Amino acid sequence: MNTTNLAPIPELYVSYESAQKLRVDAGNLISWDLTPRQICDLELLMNGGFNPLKGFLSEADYHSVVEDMRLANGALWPIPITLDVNAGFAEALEPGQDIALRDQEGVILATMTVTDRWTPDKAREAEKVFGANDDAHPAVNYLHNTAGNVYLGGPVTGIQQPVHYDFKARRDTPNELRAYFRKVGWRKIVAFQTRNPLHRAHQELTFRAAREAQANLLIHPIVGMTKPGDVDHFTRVRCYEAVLDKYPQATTTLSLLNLAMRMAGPREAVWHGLIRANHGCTHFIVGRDHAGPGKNSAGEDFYGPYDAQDLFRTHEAEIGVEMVDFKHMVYVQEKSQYFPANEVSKDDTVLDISGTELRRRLSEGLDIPEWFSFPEVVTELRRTRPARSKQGFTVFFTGFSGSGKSTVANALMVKLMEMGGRPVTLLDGDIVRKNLSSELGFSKEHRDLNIRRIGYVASEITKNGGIAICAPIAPYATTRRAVREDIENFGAFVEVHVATSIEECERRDRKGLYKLAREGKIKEFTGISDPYDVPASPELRLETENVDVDNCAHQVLLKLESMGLISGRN
Ligand code: PPS
Repeated sequence: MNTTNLAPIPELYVSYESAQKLRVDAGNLISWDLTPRQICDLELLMNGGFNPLKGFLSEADYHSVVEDMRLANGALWPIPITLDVNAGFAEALEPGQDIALRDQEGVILATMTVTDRWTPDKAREAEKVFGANDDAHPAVNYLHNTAGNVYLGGPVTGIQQPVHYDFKARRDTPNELRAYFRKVGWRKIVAFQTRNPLHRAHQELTFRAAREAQANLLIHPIVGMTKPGDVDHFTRVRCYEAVLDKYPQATTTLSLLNLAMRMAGPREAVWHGLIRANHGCTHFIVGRDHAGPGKNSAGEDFYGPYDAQDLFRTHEAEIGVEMVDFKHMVYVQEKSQYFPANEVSKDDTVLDISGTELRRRLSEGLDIPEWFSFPEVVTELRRTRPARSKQGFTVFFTGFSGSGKSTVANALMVKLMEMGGRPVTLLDGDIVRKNLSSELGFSKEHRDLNIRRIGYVASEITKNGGIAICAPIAPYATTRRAVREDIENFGAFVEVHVATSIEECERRDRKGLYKLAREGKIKEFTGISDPYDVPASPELRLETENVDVDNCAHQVLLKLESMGLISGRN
């Protein structure tokens, strides 16, 4: 029997003694503070999860991966693992220089010898790797709006693993998992990748997969970074632990993978297979729409539902794990059992609850039937996501100076306070600039910083069950989207475009600022000498001309009610 999946694989860590010395020496190096995504990538580079990579990709490897899904030496590798930095940091480096890589608390995790430095063609990367240069794709959005503009490449020397305080006993490096499989005598292991809570359909699917492959089962969920808006990993892991008891003892194990997903569909499936091969698995489940990012900006799916299976099949031998492909699982009422969608007959009554429908039922506190999920899982989900009328949320007004944002925001605040139930905080543009952002001006960089601060405070308020009302100009769509993504992790984000025209704002000129802007005495004035991206699809657009404030605030209340955020029971 082939047992190469059980032998240790190479890691990038130095010995304990060398690490002590290297840590001291590295204190003198120029250092880069890793982003959350880079920390995930570094962990899997160092522990062998990304074997055969020896560091962040060189320029030659990067181009080859983008164009052909292969490293320059021909080895299959579908996703660019690059160290993106800002131009200022990159320019200060000499070729061949060592840098220290630090986590967000400043702990040195590794050093890297910078052999390559280049400015990537991000549009090309998006087209080739993600299939479209469309910001509706979360990884393309990240590429253009979060990632730095310069990439650094070079080998990494590992000093220590990133620190995790949560679920330590459930986290395993590839070699730890291999050692576990050796110890318990598992030879065939089928891995199940997931970024969602497990429901009965998943359990049935994984059961069947293990049976088909005559293998043991590794539930291998992602706890690094998943799609914005997903259920947080704390909740999910509690759900997985509850479901683990439903599997026959000693057939199944659970291990957490600190991967930063890219949602790259077919390429991502191949990547996931390679990573599972490194973790000692022999089989890998690829279901419908594996690692799918949702709809593109034209409202169509980025990838076909079985594209991932097709690409995986083409490369199966090289990946080194066998694919167990599955169709979508559905519940057949007459048989009280789950079946793959292609195995049900015409006369069967098929029941299914989509992800969207599940979220709706959770958010409205509606019934979730036993055939769909386990009571323990539903209880966990309800604990984290109470009905929408009990969650925190953010109302984010955006519009020109003098459009009426603050006035409507104030009226809304008072109406919400009158209703009671949740604390309300107003983060008005002027108030924030006085209290949080007094040192900032109106350059793009400063405006972005200002909005990110507002977003941060609003997300904390939302997380803790309060209502945040924000009323800055917030002229840039990408920054508003970033704030939305932060907040939607915890509750609803309601974007309200106060659509008063620039002509009307200038005519009103309440603060006399438009006059000064026209005279050139105020530079970079939004709508006059600085841009404003009109929101493409806000939750609500308010026309304020000839409409009184009370009515505007009332329109917002109606919107909140229609979204289930306020109810009579509040
Ligand atoms: S931003 O772009 O969102 O960071 O702006 P914001 O924090 O909302 O601040 C806008 C208020 O600052 C005053 N002001 C200016 N606005 C736009 N452009 C320039 N150059 C500028 N200089 C000062 C203006 O009074 C804005 O207040 P509001 O409440 O929007 O009228």
